[in-house]
Amino acid sequence: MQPAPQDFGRVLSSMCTEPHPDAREAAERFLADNPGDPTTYPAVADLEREAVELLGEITGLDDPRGYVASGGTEANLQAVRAARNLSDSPDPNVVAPESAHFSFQKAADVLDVELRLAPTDGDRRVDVAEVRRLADEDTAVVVGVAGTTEYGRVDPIPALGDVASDVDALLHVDAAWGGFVLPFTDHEWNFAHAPVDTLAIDPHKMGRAPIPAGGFLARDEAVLDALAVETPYLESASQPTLTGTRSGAGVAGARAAIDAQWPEAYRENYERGQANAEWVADALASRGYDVVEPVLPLVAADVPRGEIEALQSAGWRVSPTAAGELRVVCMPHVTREMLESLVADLDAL
Ligand code: 0PR
Repeated sequence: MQPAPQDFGRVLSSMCTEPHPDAREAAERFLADNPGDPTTYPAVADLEREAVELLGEITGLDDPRGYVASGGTEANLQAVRAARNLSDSPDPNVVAPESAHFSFQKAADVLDVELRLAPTDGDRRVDVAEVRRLADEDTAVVVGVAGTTEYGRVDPIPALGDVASDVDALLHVDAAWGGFVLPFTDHEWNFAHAPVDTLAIDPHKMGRAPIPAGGFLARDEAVLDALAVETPYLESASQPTLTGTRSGAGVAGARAAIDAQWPEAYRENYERGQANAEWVADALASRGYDVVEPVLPLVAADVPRGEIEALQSAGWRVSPTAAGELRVVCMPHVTREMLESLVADLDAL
């Protein structure tokens, strides 16, 4: 029997989802193309330019630089790498919220920079006063998260921009998950709202592109230059990406997903996801659980570990937060019926 891929019918804590049909088809067509060698594979290189252009539209940046990365981990690592390479400190550091994704720990380790984590406030957004206290003349980059992994919070990006410019550091925004829903909210999160230098936005999360499709964007060419190495035996002269050979499927899938959905279908995804998140938040609150209210389509609730384990045994793919809460990410595949069935299972426990 053929092994079957995961069915999404009970997947509630993942930040990936079912690809859009157009994206699936485009990915399959470009499986053998390598955007890492744009002169040999010019068609996929054109698609990548279009994808970056579209990502610029979504994030409020005309004439963006960047590329389709393998995911948010690579985009975050590249942001730290560019900042480190551009810094004149002998001992550069990164100041990030404690709510930042664990990819920053990998970046700090690989790049040998110090990672300083600032605590969050009562609403789980980074405390800007703490960021200011941690930042100094050796700070290469200040990080803000627009859509945190655990609670979907949006850090005060413009205020972080002020701190970054005061210490002459770059400002990086991790919108890997939030980037495809935030355009439909009034949060300040992107290049148009603050002096953001680099940004992560992943088509393979809320964008409904097939994996691997991350997005790394930069305001200035200097950032890409700081990442580029010479590639003498390829026809193209240099390469700013972290990986060499890359997925043509990722690039073509990302471009097709965005082309098919931006902006209207993404707006519908956001509205449906947000309504579902608010519905499940109310359902859990009315049953006496402490709920972290959703500011984006992501709910956490203080459901006892034993109940979470019972849901897992019933086939629900739910992973608790570090603090142990049940976490429901209202991705495009998550329907109201799924959530009703989850709540019914909780009631039956
Ligand atoms: N930045 C943020 C804000 C993220 O949430 C994530 C991943 C990353 C960066 C890193 O992105 P990549 O995993 O694409 O490199 N957030 C999810 C997490 O760690 C990733 C995930 C997705 C986990 C699907 C499980 C899953 O089934 O929880």
